[in-house]
Amino acid sequence: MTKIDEVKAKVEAGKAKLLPGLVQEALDEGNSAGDILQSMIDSMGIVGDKFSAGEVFVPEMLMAAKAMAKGVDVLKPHLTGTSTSSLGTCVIGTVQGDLHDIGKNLVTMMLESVGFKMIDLGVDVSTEKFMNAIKENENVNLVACSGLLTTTMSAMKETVHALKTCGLTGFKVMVGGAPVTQEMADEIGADGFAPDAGGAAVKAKELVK
Ligand code: B1M
Repeated sequence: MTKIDEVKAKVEAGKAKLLPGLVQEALDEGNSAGDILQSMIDSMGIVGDKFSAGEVFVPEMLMAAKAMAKGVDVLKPHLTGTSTSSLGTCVIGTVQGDLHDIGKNLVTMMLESVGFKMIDLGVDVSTEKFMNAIKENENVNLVACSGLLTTTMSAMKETVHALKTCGLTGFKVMVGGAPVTQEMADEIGADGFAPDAGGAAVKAKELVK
C-alpha cells in the first residue's frame, strides 16, 4: 500500500489521530500536497457512497470529516502561497440549515492564499448574519456561500436574492458546493460559481477585478 493509499484508507476509517503523521510521511516521500488532498476528497466521496448505501451512518461520516480536517491542517502550508497583493475582503459561510464545512474551509484557504482577507462565519449561516457581516466590516467586495445539501439550496437561493436586493452594494456573490451548478447559480442570480476550491480562487479574482 502506498502512503497516499494509507492516507485515503485512514480518512475513510475516521482515524483522526493518525492523519497528521501519515500526511507528513506522504509529503516526505515526495507526494504533492494536491495529490494527497485529492486522495482525502476521494475518501469522503467513498464515505458518502457508503452512507447512501446504508453501510455507514452519521457518526462515521463525522469521524471521516474530523480525520480529513486533521490531514488538511498539515497540508495547509503546502497548498497556500503567500500573496502580497490585497484583493479585498470576502465574507464566507455555509448557508442556513447546512453543517458541512470541509469544502468551505478549503475555499477559505485558497482565497486567503490569493490575497483576500477572509471573514469566516462558519456553518448554518442565516441571511441576516451574512448581511450583518457586510455592514460590520469595511470593504467587503465578495460574499461566498457554500452548500452541500439539496435541501438547503432554497436557503442559498433566499440568501443570494436578499443580498442582491437589500440595497447594500460594492460586493459580488459567489456560490458553490456539490449540488450547485453554473445553471443554478445563474438562475438564483449569483455573480459567480466555481466547482472546486481552486476554481473558486480563480473565479473570485475575476469577480473583483
Ligand atoms: Co453529510 N451529506 N449529511 N455529513 N456528508 C453528504 C453531503 C451527502 C451527499 C452524503 C450522501 O448521502 N451520499 C448527503 C447529501 C445528500 C443531498 O443533499 N443530496 C448528506 C446528508 C444526507 C447528510 C445528513 C442529512 C445526514 C443525516 O443526518 N441523516 C446530515 C445533514 C446535517 C446538516 O448539514 N444539517 C449530514 C451530516 C454530515 C456530517 C456532519 C456528519 C459530516 C460533515 C462534517 C463537516 O463538514 N465538518 C458529513 C459529511 C462528511 C458528508 C460527506 C461524506 C462528505 C462531505 C465533504 O466534506 N466532502 C458527503 C458525501 C460527499 O460529499 N460525497 C455528505 C469533501 C469536500 C472537500 O467536498 O464539500 O463538496 P465539498 O467541497 C468541494 C466542492 O463542492 C467545492 O469545493 C470543494 C472541493 O474543492 N465547494 C465550493 C464547496 N463549497 C464551495 C463554495 C464555493 C465554490 C466551491 O464558492 C463559494
